[in-house]
Amino acid sequence: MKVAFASLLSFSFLITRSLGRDVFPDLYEASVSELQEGLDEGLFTSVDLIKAYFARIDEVNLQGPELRAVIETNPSALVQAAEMDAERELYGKRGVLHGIPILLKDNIATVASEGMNTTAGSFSLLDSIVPDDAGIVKRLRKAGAIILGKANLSEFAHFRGNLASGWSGRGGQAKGAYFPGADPCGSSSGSGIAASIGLAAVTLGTETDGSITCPSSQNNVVGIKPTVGLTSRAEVIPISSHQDTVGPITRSVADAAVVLSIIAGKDPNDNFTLAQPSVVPDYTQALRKDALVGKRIGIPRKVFLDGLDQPVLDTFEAALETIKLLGATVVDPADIPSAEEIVTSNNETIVLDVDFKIELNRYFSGLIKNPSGVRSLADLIKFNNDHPDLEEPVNYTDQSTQVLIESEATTGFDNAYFDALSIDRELGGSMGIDAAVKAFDLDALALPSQGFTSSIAAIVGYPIVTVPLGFYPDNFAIGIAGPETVYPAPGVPFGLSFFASAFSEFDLIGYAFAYEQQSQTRLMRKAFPEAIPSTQLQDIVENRVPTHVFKGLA
Ligand SMILES: *[C@@H]1O[C@H](CO)[C@@H](O)[C@H](O)[C@H]1NC(C)=O
Ligand SMILES: *[C@@H]1O[C@H](CO)[C@@H](O)[C@H](O)[C@H]1NC(C)=O
Ligand SMILES: *[C@@H]1O[C@H](CO)[C@@H](O)[C@H](O)[C@H]1NC(C)=O
Ligand SMILES: *[C@@H]1O[C@H](CO)[C@@H](O)[C@H](O)[C@H]1NC(C)=O
Ligand SMILES: CC(=O)N[C@H]1CO[C@H](CO)[C@@H](O)[C@@H]1O
Repeated sequence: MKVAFASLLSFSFLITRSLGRDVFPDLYEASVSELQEGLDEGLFTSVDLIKAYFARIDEVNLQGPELRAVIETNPSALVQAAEMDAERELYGKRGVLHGIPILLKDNIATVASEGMNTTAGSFSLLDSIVPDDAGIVKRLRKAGAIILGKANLSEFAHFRGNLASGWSGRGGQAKGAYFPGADPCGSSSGSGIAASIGLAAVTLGTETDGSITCPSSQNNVVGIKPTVGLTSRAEVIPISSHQDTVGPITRSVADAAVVLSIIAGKDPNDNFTLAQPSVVPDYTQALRKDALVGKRIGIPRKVFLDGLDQPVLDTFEAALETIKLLGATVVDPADIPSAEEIVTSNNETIVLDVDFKIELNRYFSGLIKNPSGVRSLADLIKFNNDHPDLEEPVNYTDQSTQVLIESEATTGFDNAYFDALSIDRELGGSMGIDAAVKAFDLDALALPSQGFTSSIAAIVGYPIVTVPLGFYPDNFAIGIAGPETVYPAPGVPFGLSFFASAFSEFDLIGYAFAYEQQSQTRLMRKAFPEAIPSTQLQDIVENRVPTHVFKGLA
């Protein structure tokens, strides 16, 4: 039925009008495969898709609930979409991402000639000219994806001190869509928000420690934080090459698997990627509802569940029953030997402070042009102090920009640095995740996506896949998160993390998919009404100029 209608569409614009709204995928939830199907059938074009997402961004970004999820939209996107549409018609599609709009976190570089900035949210990088697209952007373009825009973030991926999550000088305070003024977590805040209400088909974030996992969790979406070195960080504004990684934030595990399959792979411009397994798996092959059958999933209770809110703990216990129902053995507890040390250890900060200064200085000096004049971390600190109007949020009282100053004070790769780096490897790996995997013969571990969950994987560069787990109940007391944000709050989502050793993404995707398909959590609760954009593909298709009305009738 659907196919029959679609083949008629190329004949007459008028027939489109008579199609019901239900023929078009609802952009609040539309998957990559649904969008691809509609593009294949000629139900709508990539140009229509870009227009629809632009309209949806307009509805909620600076208007309505002012979610501030998007910093910039791509002025070249419509032209690029038209090219992708024409290419599809002439030669067929390049692959699953052909013509699909993707939103990038604003620390992922795109060539300036396209008309977008790359700033990590900071005015210090406004109008800077990057030498090249990021390595993963090259892969996306080659696959036919269209860069829709840049997402707001916690400025410099939250490496700027006591600033609220989701705040950047350029983008202002990003807010979650599940409660007015909700803390979106960070630092990939805008990517999480945009994915959660369909402001883009899919989005990308980056994680150093928690920056994909937490905003995915807190915005009711799926996040994959890949093993460090699976996805290129070339031309991504850095914190630390030992911990930074780029990954998808999407509404479903299936979409995340599609995106990861495209962006993973070696890049001569990021030598960490050269150490990955020689073949990038097709992660969509991992999407099996029976993926948990016969698997052993460990629960490292000690320390990691301390201090979490009761609704999160209760929902987590229920999730363990679901995991058992799906055929897995839940090994509980499966404690991690380094658990207590992780909480008190400051080794991670030592590594990040040293790496940030060296790598950010390298990024700044590699720019072809930077009109602000900022060329180093020292310049950046001065710039922030000289421009409190731009770079300090409402009612900001701490002028110290503490993290930047702490990092600037470091003096390079000394013994303390190398000690901290090797201790991190140990705490996260041989005394951490690897130790538990070995001692309990596990396939993976599972925890709520909060607290120290991201840290243990972060310090050793291991992957995490997070899926929607539940929502704070309606009667839950509202807490204060930042000057403009609240957390927790009624209806605010939280996630479930599966994690294991390096390059275990294929397995983790399978476990997350099996859980997601069984629990069906995401649509149990929607964003608050004003945060749900109303524009749908039908609105665009019905209003487009009917240039091909008589096509096919001759
Ligand atoms: C950066 O954004 C400004 C608007 O804020 C715009 O005028 C400028 O063209 C953009 N620069 C680049 C390189 O895209
Ligand atoms: C990458 O290159 C840098 C500088 O050339 C070197 O110090 C580092 O050890 C290399 N890392 C890997 C993982 O090959
Ligand atoms: C680094 O970790 C080790 C092992 O847990 C610990 O003894 C040491 O105090 C930590 N160093 C810092 C600076 O936290
Ligand atoms: C900033 O502080 C003033 C004075 O205390 C207060 O009235 C205002 O609501 C605050 N604004 C925000 C966004 O917190
Ligand atoms: C796409 C969009 O709405 N971008 C806006 C993000 O916020 C900044 C600061 O308010 C605006 O200047 C942009 O236009």
